Amino acid sequence: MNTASKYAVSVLIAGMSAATAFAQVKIEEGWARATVQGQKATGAFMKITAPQATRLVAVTTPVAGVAEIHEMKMDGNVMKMRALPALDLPANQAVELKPGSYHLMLMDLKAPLMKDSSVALTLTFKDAKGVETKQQVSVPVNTVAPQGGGHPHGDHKH
Ligand SMILES: [Cu+2]
Repeated sequence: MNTASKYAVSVLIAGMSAATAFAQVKIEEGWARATVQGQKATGAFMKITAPQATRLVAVTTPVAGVAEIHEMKMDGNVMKMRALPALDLPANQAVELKPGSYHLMLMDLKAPLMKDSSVALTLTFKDAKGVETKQQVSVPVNTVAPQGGGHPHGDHKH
């Protein structure tokens, strides 16, 4: 009897960890824009798809003193950038962080971001119940958005 109940417990735990792994937020096509010497800020971009509705509430990276979630929006005919306290991620809907729109702003950079290096980012998500999960991602540094992956305005090389 004792053995049987132990078995039941281990099955339950296995089931739970599988569910947790499945619930991971999908992060695709990530990249950060390369910087030149003396430049203190840059943007990081990616496509985020959450399996359940959640919110991106924070980002940290070892390469920058400050990292924020930003939005770029036209205000009249002036493009303005502002920090968002959180970015809503509806269930199964890709949210695109891209130049001229939502982005992660990396400020107080400790060193220039060299093309072809990579940047480690830790994203903090907070679900509807207030539970926070952290996810790490490493994104390549590039001067322009990487090609491929169905970009609508890629240059049309044949
Ligand atoms: Cu910004």
